[in-house]
Amino acid sequence: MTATYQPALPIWCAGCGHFGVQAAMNGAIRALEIPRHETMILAGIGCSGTVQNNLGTYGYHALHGRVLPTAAGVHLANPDLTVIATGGDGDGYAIGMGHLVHSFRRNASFTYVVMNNGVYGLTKGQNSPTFQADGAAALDFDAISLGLSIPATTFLARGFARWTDQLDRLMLAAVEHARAGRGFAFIEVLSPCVTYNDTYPVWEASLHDLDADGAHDPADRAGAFAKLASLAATGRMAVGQIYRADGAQQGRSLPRPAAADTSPDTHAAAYAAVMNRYRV
Ligand SMILES: Cc1ncc(C[n+]2csc(CCOP(=O)(O)OP(=O)(O)O)c2C)c(N)n1
Ligand code: SF4
Repeated sequence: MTATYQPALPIWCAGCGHFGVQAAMNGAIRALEIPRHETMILAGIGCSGTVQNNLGTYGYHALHGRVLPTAAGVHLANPDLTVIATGGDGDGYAIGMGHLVHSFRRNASFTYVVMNNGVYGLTKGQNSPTFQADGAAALDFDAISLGLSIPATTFLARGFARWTDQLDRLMLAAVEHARAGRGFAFIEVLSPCVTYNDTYPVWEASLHDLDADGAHDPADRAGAFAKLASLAATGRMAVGQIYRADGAQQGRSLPRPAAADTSPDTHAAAYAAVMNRYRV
């Protein structure tokens, strides 16, 4: 990173939920005093994906839907980096869905932040897998319930872009979890698109804050699953620390690869040969 690098200004519409997500990510990096040059933010394609330009860290704009395998590769190549993958619900829950399932299953120690706005913002408002045609709040597809159904998961949380105090706490906890090698930290942020699908009012009215619910135990996977199902049945959505396994179930600590295995010098010739096969 050069001394002259300047983070970009966000390009989002005024009121976009992604501003809240960016603030929480920035706050977590700052609070944990993680040097920017030891942080890598990777993003899928979407309005959400431009966040990797804005925080003064290393950044990578992955192919649409492919941010998770790319982030896993970065984490494997250099486990000392703080790796934060981000993207929209279009990126993560449509074209990228297979990678989400296997990232839950593999439980490698990096953070994944999905900015869910129920729409494809960047391409001007097509329906995403979490679009609700009837204007109802509860999501037809719930990524947290999916995560709960996969026994390897260790960190599942949901925040709301407008509830900034809670979002800041959840983001900090997620990044800490992954940095401590405890596994894949998944945080979905309800991050409304004010231009194409303004869900601020309907979502806010439907939220149930599990952090303020004395009956909720985030270590109880089955209890969390039942709670989400019962809330969904009444058109409501949970936010907060939904599930967290800090003890027995740890993230996979894969051996650090030899430097030669990840060096571009070692692979340049083989890579060029592959690319040359596609020459016309
Ligand atoms: C392989 C591929 N297919 C489709 C697209 C077009 N495309 C770009 S962004 C996007 C979806 C963006 O929506 P989302 O991921 O929810 O992010 P948002 O813009 O809402 O933040 C699509 C379909 C693409 N860039 N690449
Ligand atoms: S189009 Fe929607 S998602 Fe994209 S910047 Fe504007 S409000 Fe945000």
